[in-house]
Amino acid sequence: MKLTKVEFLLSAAKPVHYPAPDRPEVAFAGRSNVGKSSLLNALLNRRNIARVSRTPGRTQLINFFDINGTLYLVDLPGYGYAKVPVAVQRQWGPMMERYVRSRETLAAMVVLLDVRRDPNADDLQLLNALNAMEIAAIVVLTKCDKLSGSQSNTRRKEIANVLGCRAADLIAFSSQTRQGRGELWRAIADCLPSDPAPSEELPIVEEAVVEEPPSELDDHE
Ligand SMILES: Nc1nc2c(ncn2[C@@H]2O[C@H](COP(=O)(O)OP(=O)(O)O)[C@@H](O)[C@H]2O)c(=O)[nH]1
Ligand SMILES: [Mg+2]
Repeated sequence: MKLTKVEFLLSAAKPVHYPAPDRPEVAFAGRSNVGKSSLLNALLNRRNIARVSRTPGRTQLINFFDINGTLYLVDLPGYGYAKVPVAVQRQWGPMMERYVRSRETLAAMVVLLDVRRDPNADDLQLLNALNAMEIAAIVVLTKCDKLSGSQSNTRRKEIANVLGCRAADLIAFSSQTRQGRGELWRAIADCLPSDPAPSEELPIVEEAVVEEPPSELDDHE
């Protein structure tokens, strides 16, 4: 995807503050400190459009970014940061559910996992919830530069085993080397609704599909 415009739009605490759902959007979620802000900066070619935080898990706001005027990328609050008060941590699930349920335009959620760690209960709960709500999950393994290529491949298989998916379904990513950036953009683009074909063309497509099989009589002509 060619980036012609990348702008921070707004931070929202509740659905009434969200922008009108007038275009597809893709959200980003992961444990605090997993590298979400860094990934967004790498993805958007910006040094610090998504603030790389030294105090992870503080903000419980949802940040919307306007991409090319045609797509929203949505930065969800990180979860599972021990220093965040339990009462605030408990708000994450309901906040997520409110967000997902109010966004019919949500095309996919990018779920970030640290390549060096096994997915924990929070990660699995999120992936299960997306599955139950029939929202496409794009799983990205972050900080791959911290491992060698072969270590990273091994971890990829191990994490795929835990998730019950194929290793090839997991995108190996690094904000430092920008490994996986193109692959992630392609995965995002694949989840976006494509423009419907012009209606005039539909009858032609149908004709091609309902073509009759040759009858046996024809064979003996
Ligand atoms: N080596 C390496 N460090 C990373 C990478 N991504 C993030 N980090 C570091 O991990 C820490 C947390 O990153 P941040 O993007 O703030 O995570 P967030 O809390 O998920 O937004 C920071 O110290 C980053 O510099 C990466 O791809 N490679
Ligand atoms: Mg962050």
